[in-house]
Amino acid sequence: LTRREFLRRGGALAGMWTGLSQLGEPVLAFLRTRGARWPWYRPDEVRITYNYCDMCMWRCGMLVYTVNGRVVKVEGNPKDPKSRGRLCGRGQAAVAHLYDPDRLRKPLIRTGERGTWSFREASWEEALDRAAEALARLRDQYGPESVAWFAHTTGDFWFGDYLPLAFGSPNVGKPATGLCLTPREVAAQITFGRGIGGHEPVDWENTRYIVLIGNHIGENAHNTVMQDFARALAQGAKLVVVDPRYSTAAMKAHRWLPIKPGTDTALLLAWMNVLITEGLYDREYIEKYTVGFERLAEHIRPFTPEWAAPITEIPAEVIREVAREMAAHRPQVVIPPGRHVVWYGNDTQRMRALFILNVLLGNVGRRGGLYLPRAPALDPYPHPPFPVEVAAGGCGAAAVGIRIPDTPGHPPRADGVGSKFATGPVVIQELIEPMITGQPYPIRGLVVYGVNLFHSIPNVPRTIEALKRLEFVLAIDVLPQEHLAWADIVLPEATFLERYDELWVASHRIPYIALREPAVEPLPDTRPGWWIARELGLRLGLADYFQWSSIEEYLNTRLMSVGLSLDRLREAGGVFTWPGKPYLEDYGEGETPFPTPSGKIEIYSEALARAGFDPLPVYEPVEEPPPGYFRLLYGRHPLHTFGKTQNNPWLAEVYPENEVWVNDEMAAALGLKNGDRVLLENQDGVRSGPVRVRATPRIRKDAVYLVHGFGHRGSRLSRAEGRGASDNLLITRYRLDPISGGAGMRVNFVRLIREV
Ligand code: MGD
Ligand code: MGD
Ligand code: SF4
Repeated sequence: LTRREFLRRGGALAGMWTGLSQLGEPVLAFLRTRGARWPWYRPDEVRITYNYCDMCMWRCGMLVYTVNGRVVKVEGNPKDPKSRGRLCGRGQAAVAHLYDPDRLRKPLIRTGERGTWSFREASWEEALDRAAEALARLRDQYGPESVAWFAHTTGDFWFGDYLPLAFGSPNVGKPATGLCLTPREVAAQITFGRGIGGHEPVDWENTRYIVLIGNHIGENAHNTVMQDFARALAQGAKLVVVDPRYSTAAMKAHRWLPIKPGTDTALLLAWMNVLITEGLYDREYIEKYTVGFERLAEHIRPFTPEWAAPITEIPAEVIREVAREMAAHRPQVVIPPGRHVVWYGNDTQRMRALFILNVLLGNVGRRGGLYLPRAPALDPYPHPPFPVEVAAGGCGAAAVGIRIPDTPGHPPRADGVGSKFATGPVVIQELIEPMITGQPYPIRGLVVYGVNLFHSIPNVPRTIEALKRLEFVLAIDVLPQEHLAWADIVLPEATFLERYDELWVASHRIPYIALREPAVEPLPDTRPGWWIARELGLRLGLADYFQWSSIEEYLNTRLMSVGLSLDRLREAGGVFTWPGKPYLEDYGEGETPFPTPSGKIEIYSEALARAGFDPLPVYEPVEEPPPGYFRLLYGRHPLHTFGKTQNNPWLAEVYPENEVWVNDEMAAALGLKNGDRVLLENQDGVRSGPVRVRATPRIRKDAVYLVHGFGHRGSRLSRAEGRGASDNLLITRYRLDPISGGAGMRVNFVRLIREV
């Protein structure tokens, strides 16, 4: 081939390519119809199916490419508001999740001691019969509330919302409540009369000034948040990061404020003080949309920057300057609410302070601030009323209404028993206690669906004690995580790429629904969650709740209530959107977006005052680390989700184990250097497995930091077992937020012991 000939042919090919790419959209549309064939790619078949990602709780819309009955690739669905055609690294690794050789493949029935992995394989028929028999016995003997249901992952509808309610138990726990966002949702309900919901409603595209409190975007790798955050910075938005650690986000900030852990409420109060005393707040907005400002102005007077400086260890001048910068950018300034907000046990009040600061800047319902999300209204599949009214909410689930005693319309708990905290929704960690103490009444059975009991719930020794006492434990999972060893029956679920599921009904700027459909047949001998729930339901005498003849009929009936069908949803690209009402101007005269008792934003909360709580946020000091100990902080790695991805063959290759971040000067004082292996021992003498030291100036001297989810010990996970240290193992204590029931987990301290 001569050079001339090569260029000529290259030019022709390029011309052909341009022609083909002009065909792009119609060709893609053709391929996206199920069963389309590449004529030149005989005999394989490229199928594209629709899904929403379950590699974390963000639920990015996904296109799944299958060739010859095997998933070969996933990519972001361009029509989906949460992925916009992109997936993060974890989403891409969904293929490796599906084909993880360690996956559970057979129902298992326990043959020996709990905790010893003594099981025999069983048929589905036998396993389901036995599970239903055990659940029915507990229901008949002690009442349906004697069975607790723990559920998570994006498939948790069947075991966290539907079956437990049909069964009649109000004791449903999702880790995404008490161990994640309950204080934020409760604070938002009190202040705005509405929850924040699964998608933090930050109007990134219009914002000009961002203040991140904790909230480590970039390590916390929610796909569209990272896209939006990067675009906002590229458009010139200023960034302040408040974090004891020089996080990935802090690297992009024009100011990093290395706050003393646990003192954020003092900083928020001081910022409010500057805005109010210097008259920099949005007076017009406050008058029109809020109640209680005068009381706040009075309350805030002593909380000057000079008061906050020694508490937070941030200079008073810096506090004042940041407040003035915020005010100069209002209303296009935002302090995003964060997500994992259970920090120190006073978290509802910290979140109230954060919301009120946003309100003073007049940004709620305004461009560049916090927009007002909405969800589409689909009818449920018709069923008789449930014997109990409500299950606990969760990431993305409907927010549980505020239920402070005394509040008009406060519905009693279904079991008639008061709870330890004011707002009533059941939080997962508080359901462990009655399994041991029998108070306020005993819980004797547990169904655990997609919850990593030993990695997500604090105080592992207490969880083990509870598991020893339970009369029956059923676990439904995809991987042999360590808690499965404690189950009586284990049921292997098909992964999200192999199953239909409940529709994803998203509360968002653009309300939308998304479809999950199977890309391939479930690996033998696994089954989808909806099928397992139905089979158990039928065996439990709950046939009235499972009247649908097939999952397609179930989904079509729900879709019909908004004039859609499965086929129409597929034709629309797996996602269907409606117009939202994100800004205040979208609400007409006499219509309020803030359904509080006053119909306005409640800066001063009468409901909190009536229930005996501070009606305006106050700062409470937190316990200091004892001498020789560091405060244990923890967070995310962009390529792992909680404790569930450490075994993923692709992700484990890139980041196989965590490290403990220690301030470099403190490490030197302890004679430690980068890469040394240490054990961490907490205040109660509990020790982690060995973990490498990361000596770095990027963290304060009083704290150490671990990426959450590592340190699997006692699992059957071949790649994850024994790698790194578990933050959760070291969290033997937590402080219960008295308002929301959230478990503040940053109240544990560790010392470093060199491994010998
Ligand atoms: P936080 O735990 O609140 O998490 O993500 P975020 O809501 O961002 O924040 C962790 C940060 O807080 C760390 O940088 C830590 O140094 C800092 N910090 C610790 N103590 C303090 C303090 O006292 N004050 C301040 N100002 N900062 C402090 C959690 C979020 O991540 C959640 S809830 C979920 S469900 C998702 N999970 C997840 C995941 O598993 N993997 C990845 N890659 N991304 C995820 N994104 C989401
Ligand atoms: P994961 O480790 O993701 O965390 O708590 P979890 O949701 O419990 O556990 C998911 C479980 O579901 C695993 O057992 C996994 O194998 C299984 N699974 C995965 N896919 C499927 C499936 O398709 N079907 C079924 N049936 N099972 C499946 C998360 C929770 O943890 C949250 S939201 C937060 S924000 C808190 N974070 C946190 C922390 O940062 N540190 C500590 N120490 N504790 C925490 N607890 C909370
Ligand atoms: Fe999946 Fe990543 Fe989206 Fe989470 S952020 S749903 S892991 S693609």
